[in-house]
Amino acid sequence: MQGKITQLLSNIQAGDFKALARAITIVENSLHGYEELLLNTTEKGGKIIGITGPPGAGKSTLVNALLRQWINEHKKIAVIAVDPSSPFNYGALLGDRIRMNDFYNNPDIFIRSLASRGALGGLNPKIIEITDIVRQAPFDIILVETVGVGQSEVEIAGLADCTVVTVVPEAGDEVQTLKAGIMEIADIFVINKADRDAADAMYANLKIMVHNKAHEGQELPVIKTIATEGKGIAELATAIDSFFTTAGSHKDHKLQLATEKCWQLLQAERMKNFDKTVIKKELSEQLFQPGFNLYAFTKQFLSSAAVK
Ligand SMILES: Nc1nc2c(ncn2[C@@H]2O[C@H](COP(=O)(O)OP(=O)(O)OP(=O)(O)O)[C@@H](O)[C@H]2O)c(=O)[nH]1
Ligand SMILES: [Mg+2]
Repeated sequence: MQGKITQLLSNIQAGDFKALARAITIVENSLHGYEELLLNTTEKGGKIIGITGPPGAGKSTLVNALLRQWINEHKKIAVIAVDPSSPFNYGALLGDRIRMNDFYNNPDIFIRSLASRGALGGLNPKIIEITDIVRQAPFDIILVETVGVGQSEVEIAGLADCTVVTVVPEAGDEVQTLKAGIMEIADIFVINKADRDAADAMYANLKIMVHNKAHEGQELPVIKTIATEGKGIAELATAIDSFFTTAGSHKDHKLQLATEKCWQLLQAERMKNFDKTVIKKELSEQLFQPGFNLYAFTKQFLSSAAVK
């Protein structure tokens, strides 16, 4: 088994989409070799971009437009579309819904749909695992689209290296109420459907919010887009690029993400009583050691917790 898994991983690392699809299926269904696969993954650089926002905000249209932009730059991209309503195993049928059919046969684009709700509620922990499998492949960018309904916005922030929060002009009041939450998780704000009247007011509003929240003179970018017309997309792509050149390597951010992910994985083990500060403390001693593996860490954490 060990040999097969090693072979599968090296095929994934070489860019073999069939091997990647196979590995995702193994993880998705907890098939034989599932744990071994995860334990043999290696930490890769940050390049996961979460696109979140309310239903119908235009997230998929934005993803589509970004794909067009990046294809021209010869980038290799994976898209994981997380559907909030479907049972996990029907994920494969969601292709039509995400309207990315144009890209299904493109050798540089890998698309997979997943359902989001786990047995315990919250983002299905398998999404973390699958994202880490996808990370093993040589993609320049991994896009994860999730519908932001309450908690899931916060959850995506634990998964993505860069979180793009998409709002629409009509959502003015909603943004006011969600203020605290979305300000915490957003790395970039997008006001999509900027062809609508209220877009300028919304823009002004958000600019004030990000200005008040500016950190060391740095304000979060707010970008107006019309995804259906490809407008503002180049600007968004630039904002994403500069996010990774400036913030991508920050150890704090990485530690925060790994803590969040570990916590989600522990929850999946139906052991909800772990303290994040303890996880973070232990992680801070191990995360930056060569050869660190989050799944091995979690397993070790679980077994040491079990004997206590
Ligand atoms: N007017 C206008 N319509 C847009 C724009 N972007 C997307 N739409 C439309 O908004 C609708 C929803 O777009 P989607 O991309 O499916 O939105 P979504 O956020 O992915 O939706 P869910 O995944 O269902 O939450 C579609 O009819 C799009 O054509 C825009 O910039 N302007
Ligand atoms: Mg969508």
